[in-house]
Amino acid sequence: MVHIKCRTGLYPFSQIRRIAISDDQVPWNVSIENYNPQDYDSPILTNKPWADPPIDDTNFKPQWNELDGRINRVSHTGVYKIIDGRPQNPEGRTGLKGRGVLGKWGPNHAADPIVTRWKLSNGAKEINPTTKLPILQFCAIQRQDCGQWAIPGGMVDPGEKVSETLRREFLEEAFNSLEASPEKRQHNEQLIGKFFESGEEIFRGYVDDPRNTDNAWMETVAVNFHDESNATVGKFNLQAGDDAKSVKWIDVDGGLDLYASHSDFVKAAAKLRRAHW
Ligand code: RP5
Ligand code: MG
Ligand code: MG
Repeated sequence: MVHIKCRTGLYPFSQIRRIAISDDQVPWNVSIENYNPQDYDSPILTNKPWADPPIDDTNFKPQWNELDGRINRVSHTGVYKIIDGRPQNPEGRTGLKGRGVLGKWGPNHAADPIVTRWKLSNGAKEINPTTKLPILQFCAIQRQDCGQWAIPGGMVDPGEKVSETLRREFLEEAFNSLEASPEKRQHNEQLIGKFFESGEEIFRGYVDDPRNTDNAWMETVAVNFHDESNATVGKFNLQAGDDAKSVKWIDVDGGLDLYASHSDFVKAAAKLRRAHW
């Protein structure tokens, strides 16, 4: 898959325009004369504890392609190249240099919980009349930053296990755990904790995220957690929180238009569950 969403128009939250890159200009081994896009590090990153220093900071000595202290600079895609002291996007050109709004140079690791249940009508699985397959629903959030619907994923904190990120982000974005009372929080944590013990990995790799640049990009581990009988997560009230402005169960269907490459991940979950797409 050639990345698409990270090479069009204005860079998110800025007036910075990417250089237009056609499909065949994406690979680094295709030469483009005078390819010299703008170099952009968002002012949002200044003095943020979660962000790397500027690339030319003499105290910044990252261990590329390695576990660098508690920061994971290993890419799921393999060994990435360092060109002129900067990591090079393994999927190719994006029409923008620098880090944009991403905290880390190189891979920025996230995790995406795809929480699913069956759509029921009168207590039975609803079947799509065309594909004759049952309709799956997934728990979607509307992102605060761009208004697009997405999987309630988030960044892996330094030293955090991916299994913990999946659970934490789901609780924060779909159960508003950051603002819940301690009792409610404990209750939700128990409920989700059990449910999140068994998931099936759907995808591990590069995400076509609109924030990607030539030197910084998103990667994820997407895992499907399925409530077969609407007995646990499927029956609870969802409440948006943190970087989500709404949350709801969305019918899984080929027409879905989700943030970044999330439609591909949801499609893979539908295939795994033998559901309609
Ligand atoms: C996407 O950005 C990932 O797939 C994940 O859903 C998300 C993580 O970033 P934030 O939600 O923390 O902005 O690339
Ligand atoms: Mg979050
Ligand atoms: Mg998020």
